[in-house]
Amino acid sequence: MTIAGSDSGGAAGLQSDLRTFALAGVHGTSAVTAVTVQNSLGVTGFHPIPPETVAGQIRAVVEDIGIAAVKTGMLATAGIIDAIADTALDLRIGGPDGTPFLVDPVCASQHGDPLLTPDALDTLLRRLFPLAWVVTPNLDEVRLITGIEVVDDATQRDAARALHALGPRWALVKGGHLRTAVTSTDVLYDGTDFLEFEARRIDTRHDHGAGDTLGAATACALAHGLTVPDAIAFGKEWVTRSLAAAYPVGAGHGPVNASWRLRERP
Ligand code: PXL
Repeated sequence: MTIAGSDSGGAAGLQSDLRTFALAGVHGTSAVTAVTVQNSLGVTGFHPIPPETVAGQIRAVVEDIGIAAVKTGMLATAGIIDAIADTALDLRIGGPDGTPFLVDPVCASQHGDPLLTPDALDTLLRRLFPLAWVVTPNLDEVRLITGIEVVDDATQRDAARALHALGPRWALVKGGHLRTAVTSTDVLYDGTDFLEFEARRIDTRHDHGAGDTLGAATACALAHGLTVPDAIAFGKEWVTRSLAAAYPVGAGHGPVNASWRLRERP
């Protein structure tokens, strides 16, 4: 299941998650949190869904279909986050013995348009991070959450430590936005060991939905019972190939493209 916002431009958010789920052979379900007004040039507004309707979608799916893993993306408001946390606790989503739970702390679009109200980040950290199996911020989100400016390997590890201290079992610091690096290296920390996931850097302006796609593919692997490190390795390969296959749509940033999977098997 993805708990996420709709992107009318079809690049990011739940449209992107459901594409990856289908291409990875997983039946995708969704709890919509917000409807964004968006194209390849940016997000001009969003309409949040009432918290009880978000919780109702999760409950309806669990009661009938069941869920093997959950991923969150854009959560929009503190009220929605509280409703998701209450529902997760009730339905045993996340936590050591619960359903695998990936929390992508989406704060803004790549153009800097807000996707979370300013007061909601604190609620997200306080209520969802302690339930998360893994959190997957990019470097902008890392700065907002920890105050750490990642510029090299040492600061990337400092950030992973600071994120892990907020309660998730694993913290992944995605290095894709570190433009000075020759590779794209993500650092995963479980409180003891650091693991690095390195991929070639794909130079494309068509990278909309990259973070969502990494998280969605990782969630598919978690749904199949892989460990968090193995699931991240799968997600990293998936998003790298999807960046290499990205295409232009509209005048701005085109979407990453997971349809390479129709021809190849990771
Ligand atoms: O990529 C993060 C993201 C998530 N969800 C929605 C988005 C975006 C970025 O634009 O629009 C709905």
